[in-house]
Amino acid sequence: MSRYQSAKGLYGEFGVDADAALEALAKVKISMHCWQGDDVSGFENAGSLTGGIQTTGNYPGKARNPAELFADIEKAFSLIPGKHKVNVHACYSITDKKVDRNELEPKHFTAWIDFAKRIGAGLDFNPTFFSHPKADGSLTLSHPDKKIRKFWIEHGKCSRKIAEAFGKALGVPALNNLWIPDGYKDIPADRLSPRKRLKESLDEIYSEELKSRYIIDSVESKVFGIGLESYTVGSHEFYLTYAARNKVLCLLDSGHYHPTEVISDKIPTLLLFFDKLALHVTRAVRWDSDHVVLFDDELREIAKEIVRSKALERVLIGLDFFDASINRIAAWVVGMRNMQKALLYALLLPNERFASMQSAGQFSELMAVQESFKLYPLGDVWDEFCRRQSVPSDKDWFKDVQMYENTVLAKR
Ligand code: RNT
Ligand code: ZN
Repeated sequence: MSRYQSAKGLYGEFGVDADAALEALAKVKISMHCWQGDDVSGFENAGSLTGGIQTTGNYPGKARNPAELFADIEKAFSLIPGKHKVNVHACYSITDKKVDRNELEPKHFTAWIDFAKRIGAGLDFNPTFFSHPKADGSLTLSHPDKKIRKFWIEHGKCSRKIAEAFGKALGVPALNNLWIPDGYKDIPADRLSPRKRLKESLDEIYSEELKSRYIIDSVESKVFGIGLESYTVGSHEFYLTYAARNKVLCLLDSGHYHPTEVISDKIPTLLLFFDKLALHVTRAVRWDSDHVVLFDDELREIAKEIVRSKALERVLIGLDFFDASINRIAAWVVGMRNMQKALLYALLLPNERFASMQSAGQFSELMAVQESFKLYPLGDVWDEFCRRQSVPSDKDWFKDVQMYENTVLAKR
């Protein structure tokens, strides 16, 4: 009997169907963030990364242009089971001459659309409100200067058109996620006015109704940024309320809350009130450090909440980390595969049985059985998934990355 057959039998004893889990997992598209490939540099030659976020490390071989980034993304996807999406930022426009952010059009992303079509991926989009002269001081949509706000409102609007074009061209709706760095280093004298200005800017950006079969809008909150420690205009309460009252979704980034606050608990809550929910899965080490996603407790909790809420189609999962200290392709592959593994872990749990134990008050048995599932043969089912999806297993994929590093990255 194969290891998979034996694992299937063990899960089957609890009424869990491993084949059904693999089928469900194969349908899940995860949005892989292009910015891990070049440390959030983009193609505008904009200079250093600003907006209170930071990459650290200097691992050789980072992508320096569209051709290199496309090649690296393709390499990563060859080692990740299933078909997914690529998450693009506005600063990755591909233009002959300089086009400022408020003048971007879908045609400046044609190369991305062609690339996505060629590799069979979907696309998501993000306006870029950082690393730009007009985002100096990290104020954009809440800036006190009306002219600067106008520039960024225009950027917000044209980004929606680009996302809409992605959705139309690829037949999968594009998530257009808005995150701004706006905040203050020290205790503000006025907390209200910047939020009022942000609200008005958002109202303008979202004033045009676009079809949900092409574009889905979301807003991403944050608790603080580097150099912006005391106040963030776009706080969780701000965007949660904004999203609830307008036709946009919340995006929860797992690094954007207080250190012991977790997004897993927020998932079922938001699903009660919203049709859909978007995520940036990342790993915060002591702060919003954007480390590579590992197969850790919180990742499994996130996956469990999505699966138990039967919301694999309602939660738009994206990754968001940028580690420049290790091979960037390995970073993508580890993060993507871990997200999938966590979903598989959750799909292989007898979730309904657990829920009825909870409602019957059988907490001792619940604890015992849940603990026993931690050592169930998930790896054998995961290997079978990789085999069915024709990608290397965990013990084999890294060799491919090493070879790519020696033959391609080392020459950059
Ligand atoms: C920053 C946010 C945001 C960015 C990307 C590059 O803290 O998480 O999502 O990481 O847009
Ligand atoms: Zn994020």
